[in-house]
Amino acid sequence: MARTPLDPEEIRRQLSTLPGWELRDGRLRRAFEFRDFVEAFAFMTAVALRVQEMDHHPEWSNVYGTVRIELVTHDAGGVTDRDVELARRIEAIATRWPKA
Ligand code: H2B
Repeated sequence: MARTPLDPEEIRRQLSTLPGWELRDGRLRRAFEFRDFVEAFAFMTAVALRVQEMDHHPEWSNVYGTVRIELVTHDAGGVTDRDVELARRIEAIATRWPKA
């Protein structure tokens, strides 16, 4: 079933329980800083396995210990409940990862 984008008020309500995440240019965004490239890449690998279960994928980039993540549902053209769920799963992984 096609997803519909959440309205900005609902997104802001969800973000109140997702510290560090922001809504910018119609996407959920957050950057994480790890100790080095290997920690960052290992984190990305853990996230990759989790997102594959959901069949929902982030747009992201990595420079040394920094991982920048953007979440949007391409099929819906905006942020949906799947992006919020993905942000929560990413947070759950990040909280148990060693940081810079
Ligand atoms: N990820 C994201 N972020 N948005 C999508 O619309 C999307 C996806 N669609 N992962 C999925 C895969 C779709 O292409 C497959 C066929 O379910």
